[in-house]
Amino acid sequence: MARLHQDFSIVILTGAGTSAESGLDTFRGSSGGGGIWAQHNLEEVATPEAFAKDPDLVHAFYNARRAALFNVEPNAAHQALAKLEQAFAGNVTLVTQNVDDLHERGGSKSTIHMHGELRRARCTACDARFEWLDDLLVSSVCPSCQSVGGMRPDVVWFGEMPYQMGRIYELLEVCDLFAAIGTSGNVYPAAQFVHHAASHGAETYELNLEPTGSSRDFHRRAYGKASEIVPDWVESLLRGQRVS
Ligand code: BV8
Repeated sequence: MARLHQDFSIVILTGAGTSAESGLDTFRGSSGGGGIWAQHNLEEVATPEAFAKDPDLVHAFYNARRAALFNVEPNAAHQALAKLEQAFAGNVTLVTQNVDDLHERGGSKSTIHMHGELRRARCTACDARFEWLDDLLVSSVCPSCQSVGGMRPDVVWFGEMPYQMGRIYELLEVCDLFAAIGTSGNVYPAAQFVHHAASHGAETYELNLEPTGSSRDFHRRAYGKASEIVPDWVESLLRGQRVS
């Protein structure tokens, strides 16, 4: 049923493919292989057990990725999503699995980082959180409780509960359109969002470089580079007076 813009609600989920053209590695590479998990064993760098076992290795993994943020820029996909957020008459919510800051630097104002953020740290002793732009070390001191050895990246590791799940499910249950951009649909619970949205009546749309294992779960699909297909998609939404 066609709806007027102002009554229309969109939830967008982005993944590593949205940042690929900015120069940040994806996790599972494109169909040619490669990717972060080809260079690092997920169990050795992205779980609480890994951090307990070898905090120096985990800090080095995240310090390298945090430092890389200073050498990359948002791409046209980030900028188009920010434009949609500002110019669309209805409600647009951006949920990202990414821990980079490219949506914010591309102009997005209220991004939900369900897997946390590279540029934030958390103290495991007092749970205080901070913006953190430098290397995190075992010797880092908590600015709040002054304890040493308990500072960790404020990212959600495997086996940990992603952030703001209650709010995300509420938004999925009332949205008219759910779009997944640049994600392989391999990581849960994000990979289930398309089913949750569709079961509550939303239309679902996958925008990705290539088909994924979840492509058949979407009503519609568009393939190509995010920096090309996302601006086209945003223009089609903003051009239309009614969104079907
Ligand atoms: C949890 C932060 C429970 C750290 C990340 C079923 C249900 C629930 C859980 C599970 C389940 N089955 C398994 C699990 C456990 C696990 C999981 O999903 N494992 C996987 C490996 C099977 N999930 C969890 O542990 C989650 N927690 O379930 O908690 C719980 C319950 C109660 C109490 C406590 C706990 C937590 C998962 C979060 C892990 N943290 N990131 C970090 O970044 O280091 S996940 C990591 O993967 C990143 O966030 C990343 O964004 C995310 C998903 O990857 P993608 O973004 O999709 O990236 P990928 O490389 O895979 O794909 C890129 C895509 O882009 C490709 O399709 C490619 O074609 C495309 N592309 C490439 N270039 C372009 C492009 N597209 C467009 N343009 C281009 N230029």
